[in-house]
Amino acid sequence: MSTTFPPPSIKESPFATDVREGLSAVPKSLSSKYFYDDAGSRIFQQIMELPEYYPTRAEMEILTRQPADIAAALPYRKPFNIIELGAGDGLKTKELLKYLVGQQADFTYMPIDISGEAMQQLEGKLAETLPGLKVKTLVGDYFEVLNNLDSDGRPNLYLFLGGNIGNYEKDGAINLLRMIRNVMQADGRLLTGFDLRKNPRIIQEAYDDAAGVTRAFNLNLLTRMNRELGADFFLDQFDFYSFYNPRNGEVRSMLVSLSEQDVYFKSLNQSVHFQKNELIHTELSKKYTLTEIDALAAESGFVVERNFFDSQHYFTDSLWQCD
Ligand code: AVI
Repeated sequence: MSTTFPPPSIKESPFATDVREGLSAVPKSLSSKYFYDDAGSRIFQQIMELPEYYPTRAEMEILTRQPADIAAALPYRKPFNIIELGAGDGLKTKELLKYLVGQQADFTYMPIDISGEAMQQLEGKLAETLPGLKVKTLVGDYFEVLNNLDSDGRPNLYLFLGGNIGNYEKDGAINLLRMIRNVMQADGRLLTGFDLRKNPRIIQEAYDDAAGVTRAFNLNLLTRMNRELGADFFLDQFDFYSFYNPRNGEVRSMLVSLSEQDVYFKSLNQSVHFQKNELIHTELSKKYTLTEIDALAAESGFVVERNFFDSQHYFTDSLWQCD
């Protein structure tokens, strides 16, 4: 009996398709969304604890110190929903939720994530730490979940925290924000985390830490392709490079091929050729000015109602309403 290798499902998976396209493009690129397999998610947890990586602490400070101001800025005197895109471990959001539960606010927390396992874990953790909280987890892709959501006629506060918006190219960011705008009623609100421009050295160091954790985060993409697509990347044949351009606020991260080499992907039955010093672009991490945030809001059908800052003005959670 003959079996086909690879099974068609691997070859046609979104990861395989994106890798095939990204590595045959000029310049080569891979989406940063593929950083987050189990190992990558663990490395990202380590990044968030690095002394150089300030965004998590800055946003945590906002949500820990200003939940009362954030709650007071919401127009809700009747039951509402909090819908969170990309809830992750929910650690930062918990501060806001804790405050609202303590105030006996009548709301349901609806975190959305593509990973059913992550949602189950979050639900379990919240049941333990905030037993009074009403939680309804939603598993799937943002677009599908938001378009099929039944909000029970209640107003919705959408959360998109962590500065994740900065990982989208401008068109992608506008598309995502417009998608939220399209499902939002007049009394809806959106709270988005933006990492702000600051001394360029602070940003540069946050994305090229001394312990090499961000480097491992990027190289893990190669390990993931080896494991999931049967590739034969040698990790010592690639370097990591990232730089911040203070003129446009963009941190760009990349992998650099240290030699001319061919990498074979068994599952794709295909080789990819690398020139010496050829790059694979892996991530954009955009830093914003307040003017850029206003413009992004306007381009996606919103107006900025209020910005909540940490004490160093490194980060803002920006509250938007429909224009
Ligand atoms: C998830 N995202 C907001 C992080 C960032 O800062 O762009 C991912 C990251 N990349 C390198 N360090 C952290």
